[in-house]
Amino acid sequence: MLVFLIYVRDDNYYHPLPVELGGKPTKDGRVKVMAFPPLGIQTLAPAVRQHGHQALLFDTCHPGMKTEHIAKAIEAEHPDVIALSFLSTTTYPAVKKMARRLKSVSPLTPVITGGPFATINALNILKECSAIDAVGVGEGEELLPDYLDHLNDPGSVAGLVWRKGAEIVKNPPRPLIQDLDQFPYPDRLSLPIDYVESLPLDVPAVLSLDRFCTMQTSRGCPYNCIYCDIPYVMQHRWRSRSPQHVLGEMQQLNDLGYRSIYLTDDHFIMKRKRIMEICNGIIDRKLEFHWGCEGRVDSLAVDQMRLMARAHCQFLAFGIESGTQKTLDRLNKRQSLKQIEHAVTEAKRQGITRVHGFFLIGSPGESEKDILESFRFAARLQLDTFGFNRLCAYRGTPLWREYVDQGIIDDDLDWHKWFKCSDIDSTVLPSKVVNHARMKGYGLLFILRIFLRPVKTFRLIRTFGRYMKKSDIFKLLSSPFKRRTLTHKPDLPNKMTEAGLSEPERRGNNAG
Ligand code: B12
Repeated sequence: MLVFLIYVRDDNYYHPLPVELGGKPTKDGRVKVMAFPPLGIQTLAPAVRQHGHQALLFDTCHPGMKTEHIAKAIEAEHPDVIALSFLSTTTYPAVKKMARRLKSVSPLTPVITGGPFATINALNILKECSAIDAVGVGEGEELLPDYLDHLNDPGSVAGLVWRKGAEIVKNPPRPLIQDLDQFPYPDRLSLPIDYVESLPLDVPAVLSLDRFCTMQTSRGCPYNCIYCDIPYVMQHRWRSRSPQHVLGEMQQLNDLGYRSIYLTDDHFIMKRKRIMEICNGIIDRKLEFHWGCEGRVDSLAVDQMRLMARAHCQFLAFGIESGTQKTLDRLNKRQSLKQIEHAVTEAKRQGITRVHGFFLIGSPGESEKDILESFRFAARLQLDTFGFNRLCAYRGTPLWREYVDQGIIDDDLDWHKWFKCSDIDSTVLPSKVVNHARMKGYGLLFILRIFLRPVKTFRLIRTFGRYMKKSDIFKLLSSPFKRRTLTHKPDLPNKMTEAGLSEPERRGNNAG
């Protein structure tokens, strides 16, 4: 069987590398793109081939792999299955559009989709988009080959939700994969794309021009923060590949010349012993790449950061989220301000080059004073970089559940949307106030950084500035003080649009 594995992107999350930085496409159509590689389809391709099938990979960030190019390839290659992979709710509209176009080109070729959003919304996707014939719920390494082996008997494929004439059939769920070591390493060679390590911002910030890729050494997180979909997608479990299996892949990447690797693990610093084995392996094998990862501040592995730094871990991001215990508890973070200070201080003291803090603003019950306290807290911490994002509600999260129970969100009508909490929740500050507080906060943070840590701040701007035009550096530093212009405007719940209410009006009288 031949399967087209297509990674559909949200156009906001990638940029072609500027020509002056070597972004000129080569004669054979190879391009450089500032984006995260499509680890999902890179992981699925070898698993499919291991079962004797063929897989062709497409990534819509490539200028020669847009919908019409793929449509032509379908007419030329006649794949047996078209598999659309995507991550989040923001990409679903693009997936629908592509499915409809590709279905019109080859109506008899089954279109299957998968990924975190599809896993959460399988039934709804099939109800809404007739161009999609099936959804693979959860991990695809076993499910997709099984589907290809049983195209004439989809009822036998665990974890599949599929269309049987006018009926939609939900097969029994497929258990989580126990042994993650059983699969070949992801295929990072088929796509004619060099991914460049960058910050997914609207001002393209190149972090390094080293050969870059991502890797996943573990899956899931046992915690239950109210805004996160990972526990739902990974059934509240944390599972990992063995250090030896991970080091085998790292050795392969090192030998292929990769010098920058980002671990997309939801919580890499979960197990002390495992981190020790992986880091000692990197050191013993004299692997040369630098790498980055993410994790929780209450990790027991905080004392392993010197070893991680010795093993070339140069970037560590913590989900800090807020500078007030009240909001941390409201978000069910189950971490304390003290733990945050300790983890960040230790990470710096033990030699991690860049420590990043993810923050959320616009949370239920949070005052303007609380938001400013988060910025002050960030200024006090020894963080190198930080990001302050608005709290959003995604289906599958406890927060989404709360809003459904409060009658603000209609789960059946709003399932494909995502919401900024300040747009729908009267216990959250209005968007205007949150944006204003964010601008004030960034102003305060920048001033405190420039005056309290001038050398560090200068070094950081110089690091970012290495590959950026001066105008882009200015754009990047001034962007927090400007309203962000995303192409996709946040949605509003059906009840609000039906009542013709916008956010401020809703606040007048709670339509909930
Ligand atoms: C890395 C990452 C990013 C990277 C982008 C990565 C990329 N490749 O482009 C960045 C930082 C840019 C990013 C941005 C965002 N992200 Co993000 N991201 C992740 C993260 C942490 C890991 C994804 C990953 O690498 N997985 C590893 C690969 C191997 O897994 P996979 O792609 O899911 O594929 C597997 C299965 O899903 C399945 N599968 C996949 N495709 C297919 C297809 C078929 C046919 C089948 C059968 C199976 C199948 O098989 C694969 C192997 O098991 C996930 C969390 C998570 N654990 O999923 C959040 C996550 C997907 N992101 C999320 C969100 C919300 C966003 C943002 C909207 C946040 C924001 N407001 O800016 C943006 C939108 C980005 C976009 N649309 O492209 C949410 C999605 C929730 C939702 N309901 O939509 C998640 C789940 C995080 C969360 N906390 O809830 N993200």
